[in-house]
Parts: sequence; C-alpha cells; structure tokens
Amino acid sequence: MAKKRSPEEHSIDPAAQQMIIRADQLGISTAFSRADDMAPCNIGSAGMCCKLCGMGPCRLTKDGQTGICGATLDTIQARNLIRAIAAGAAAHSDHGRDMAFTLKAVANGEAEGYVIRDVAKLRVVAARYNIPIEGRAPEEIANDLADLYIAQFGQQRGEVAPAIRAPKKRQEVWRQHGVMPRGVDREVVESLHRTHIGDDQDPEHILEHAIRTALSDGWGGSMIATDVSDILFGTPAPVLGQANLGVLKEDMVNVVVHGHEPTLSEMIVAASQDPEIIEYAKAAGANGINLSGICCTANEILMRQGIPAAGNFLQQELAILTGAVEAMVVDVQCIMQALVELARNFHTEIITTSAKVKLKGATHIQFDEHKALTIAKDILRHAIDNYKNRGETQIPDIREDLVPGFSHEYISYMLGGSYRASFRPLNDAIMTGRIRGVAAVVGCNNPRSQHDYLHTHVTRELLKQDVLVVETGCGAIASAKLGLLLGEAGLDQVGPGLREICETVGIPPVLHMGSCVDNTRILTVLTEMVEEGGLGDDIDQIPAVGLAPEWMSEKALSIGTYCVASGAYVIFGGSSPVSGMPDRVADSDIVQRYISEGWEKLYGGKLEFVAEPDEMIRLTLEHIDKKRAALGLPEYDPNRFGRSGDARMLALEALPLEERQAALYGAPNQ
Ligand code: NFS
Repeated sequence: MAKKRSPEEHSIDPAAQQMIIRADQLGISTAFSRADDMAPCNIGSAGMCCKLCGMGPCRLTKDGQTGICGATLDTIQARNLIRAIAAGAAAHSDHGRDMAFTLKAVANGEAEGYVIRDVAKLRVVAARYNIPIEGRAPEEIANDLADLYIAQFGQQRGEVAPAIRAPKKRQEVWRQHGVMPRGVDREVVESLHRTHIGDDQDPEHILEHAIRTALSDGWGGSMIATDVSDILFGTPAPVLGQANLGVLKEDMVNVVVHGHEPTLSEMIVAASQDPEIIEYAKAAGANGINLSGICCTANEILMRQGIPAAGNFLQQELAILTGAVEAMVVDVQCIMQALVELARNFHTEIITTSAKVKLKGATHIQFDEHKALTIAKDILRHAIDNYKNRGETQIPDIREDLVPGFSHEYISYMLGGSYRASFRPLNDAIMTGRIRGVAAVVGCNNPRSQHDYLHTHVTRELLKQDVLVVETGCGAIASAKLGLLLGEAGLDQVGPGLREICETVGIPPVLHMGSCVDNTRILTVLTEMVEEGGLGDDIDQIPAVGLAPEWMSEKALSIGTYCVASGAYVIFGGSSPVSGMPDRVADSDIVQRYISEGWEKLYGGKLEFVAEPDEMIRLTLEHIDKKRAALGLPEYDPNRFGRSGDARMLALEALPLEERQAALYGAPNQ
C-alpha cells in the first residue's frame, strides 16, 4: 500500500487542502485518499501486460519472454500505446463531431436558442476551404462548412481538410511518411483493427499509425471542435474571471457544470440569466443562480463569458464536499464515477446530460440541441428545487482573479492592432532574445503527484528564464488559482526581457488559450509564427516545447503525439505508460526510446516522460537554446535587457484591480 499523505502533500492549493481535511473528518474518500490506498500495478503501468485476447492476460516480466501468441514486449507496448492514443483521439473528435452537427442544426434554424455569434470567424474558416462567402448569408456559409466538417469524420480517402492549415513543409513531411490522416473515424478504427489479435506486429509500423491517428485529432476532430465553438459562441478575447472553490456562493443556488462540451453549458449560462428563472430562484429563498465550471467546460465558459471556474479535474469531488452545490451538471469526459456516491452524503444532485454518458444513481436529463434552452431551464429548476435541502456548508474563502481568452486571433490582434494584426512582434522578441522561447504547459491533474504543484512549479521557473508560457486545460486553471494569469501579478518574478514584452503589450506572462481541444490554437500560433518568418520554415525549428506535467488521460497522449508529429518536443511528467523495467528486463524500453529518438528523426519532434520537475525545466531550456542556435539567433543572455520602466504600466499599477483590467483589456465581453 502506498503511503498516506497529508493534505499539504496532496495539493498545494489551500482551498483543496481544506476540503481534503473535511473529507477526512467526514470519513469520505476522494481521489486523493484512493490514490494513497491503491498502489498502481507496476507491470501494467510499464506497459508490460497484454490483455487483448482471451489467451491472456500475458504479463511479460522476464528477459526474452513472449505472450502466448508469441507477441514480444515492444509489440505489446506499441499496441497499448496506440490504443490509448486512439481512445483519446476518439474522445476529442467525437466532441468535434457533435459541434459540427450543432452548427448544421443552427444553420438550418433547428437549434433553439443558438445563433452564429462570430460571423467573421465563420467567413475566415470557410474561405480557407474555398467555400464561397461573398454575398451569402451566414447560415448558408455555415451549412456548407458544417457539411464539410461532418464529412471529415466518415471520409475514407484523401486528406482531412484542416491539415491544409499546417505549414507547407510539415504537410510534405506527413505525406512523405504516409501519415497524413484520411478520415478521422477511419484512423481510429484502423488503430483498433491493427491491434486485434494476430494483426500488426511491427512496433514501428504500429506507431506510424499512432501518429496518423493523433494527427486526425489535432488537425482534424479537435480543430473542428475549436472552430465551431468559436463560430457559435464567439472567439475568445480577454475577459475578467475568477477561479477556485471560493467562487461558490453561500446565498445562491450553486450549479456546477462539468465536462467538456460548450453546447449545453453555454445554454445554461443563457438560461441562468432568464428573469423567469431568477424569479424562481428568489421564490425558493436564494439570491439567484451562481454558475461555475469544472474541467474543460469551465474553460469554455470562463474564456467566453467570464463564468468562474470552481476548479480543475481533482476539484470535482471537492466542490461537492463544500455542501453548497445544488446540482453538478455533467456531459462527457473526465467525470469521476465516485461523484454519485460522494453526493449521497450531501444534497447535491448529479445530472447527466449526454446520450453517451450515464452514471448509475444520477438523474438523467438528456440534452438535445434542438430544444437546448428548454432543457437548460429544466435543469436549473431541478437545482433550485434542491436548494431547500442544503445542509451544513463549508466554502473555502479562496478565489483568484484571472484574465483568460487568448485565442490565436486575439494574440495576433494584440500584437499588431486591428489593421496590422500580426505575429511579427512575438517573432522579433524571440529573435532578439527578449523572449527566450515558448512553452505550452497543458493537461490534467493526477492524484499520484501533488495537485497543481508540477504545473505551477514548471511555469514559474520557465517565466524566470524569459520563456513565454501558454496554457490550456486543467494546467491553465492551476495557474489561474495561483494568480499567474493576471497582467501585473507576479511580473517581478518574470525574467526582464519577457517582462518588458508583457508590459509593452499589456499581457500576462502566462496566456490562457482555452480547453484541451483548444490545444489546436497552439498549433495555429506555431504555424503563424512560421509563416511570419524569421523562425525557420517549419514548426520543428521554433524554440518551443510542450509540457503535460500532471497528465493522466488518454486524450493527453493523443495531444502529445499530434504535437510531436507537428514537430514539437513534448515532455510528460509522472510515469511513462511504456517505461518497461530496463533495470530488470533487458530492452523493455525499446518503445520508449523509439518515441523519442525514432520519432525525432522522422518528425523533428519527440515524446519523453520525465518525472523530475527540475529535469523537465532543464530539458526545456536546453531544447529551446538548441533551436535558437540552429536558427542562428543570438545566445540567450538574461542580462541583456533591463526593466522597461513603462510609465503607463507604472501608472496603472496604482489603480484598483477592476479599473486596471478595464484599462488593459477593455470591458468584459458579454
Ligand atoms: Ni484535458 Fe479537459 Fe483536465 Fe485532462 Fe480532463 S478536463 S480535456 S483531459 S483532466 S486537462
């Protein structure tokens, strides 16, 4: 049995610590305590177990041992890895499919309550695929785009359409290696076929298809999800928000939306502002409805509507432990089965809404985009009716302000203004060495490591080294809670060159770019940096690194792999699912070495698992410096640039927070 850890060892977040203590006092288990009680299986976690057929499971723990069918360890590890990547790609892409169907319904006037909020983005995206836009109504364009996007999932031949948005040279790399995805579903299905008993047994050949499957996510399903979410709900721009459990309110009906898809949650936001619903809440004795989010649903409504985030993945149980949540409304992905049992200790109603996800013991109110507003109001009435059942509450008085909403469109606009939106200043800053490089710190929480510590430690250290950090997913919420996503907060701990840029442009040193499907925004930023010029002609030449320090989901593996295939160095924290046991079984880490050195030769990017945070930082900086040198850029010198002493920033520092935010980012978008 693993060691029992203290609340401080479980999380660095004081709000989380309070709720972990409360759980202990009430004798309730959480993912934190269950992780202490359940040691991971060392054979399975090293990828050394095959359970793909009924002759096994076979556990390969001795030199030269094979499975009953003769499968070697490297084959087994490659099969386990591709299956995880396929599941992750399927999850993201199925989300993208649902978004595309919603766009189709909206275009045809069949989706109650939805409108096309961002016609400009609709036109830009449609034009990329040569869909006629001039003189056409948004609905006509949207209908064509929806048809094109829906077709990407079932497409059998050719290339997935969004791949044309990658740098030209990168597309050629994919064609040359035969990994250009043909259709999203086809690649996922083929991953399953190839790993059935008696099929593909050459590990490198299996992993080549893992690349193609992951690409069908990053430059397929996920990119579609991001595009359509922006078109329907608005492309994010900076907005003031808050994060952590202290966003729950004592005197209001608390509804927490949790999961991933913005379709229902956006409608719940609209329904919560409906006078009839507010009246209903008041009649129940509450001061109104207080909405907040968990996981990537939180990111979706936070960056578009400024709706607060109650927390990241490991806080879903902790929100219920406050005793103040009337309803937790979930759709798909990252929803712990433990929620229902946990909620029995309180009055919280768990409401499932997706046709794909039911939890035994939860209330199911099925979402249908054709009558979304009606369903959203129905859900809110459930929550309001439950307010009278609330017992003793304990809401940690801990929350932090943040400014999320840095879409690639906004980054381009903020760097150049409306008339000359451009990535030029960013490229220039990297070329001169004011910014040493860029790191994307993304991904999950994992109770095997100290909650939020790896994300924020890595982020803080990279900022000191003048590395601009972009974040998504649960990593972004971790930084938000620590106050790293505010313009002025912590700038004194940021390297001088980066600080100067942040002050000049008026941005936080950490840019919140959205949910996990929005990692595609990072692909777009990297592509735009290539196209801007000065940093090489492909993504693998940019001084940039991707990190998922607290990863746990299969989706993270798909993201990591499509970033590698796009040319990035990707570092995962925690344990490797293909680590093998090289100290006990010879060559049991062949696959692990292949996805690093082997993939780097083919794609210029590599995937590595590094448990030690300081080693992650060292490798990140080493890679950035190596890429700088290869581009012939001046060696990074921390003493070259001093404080800008930007008078405007200094004056702004004296203002109260809200005025300062308004001056920097404009009024919050509603
Ligand atoms: Ni990404 Fe978002 Fe969080 Fe991990 Fe889960 S919520 S999609 S998978 S845990 S970052």
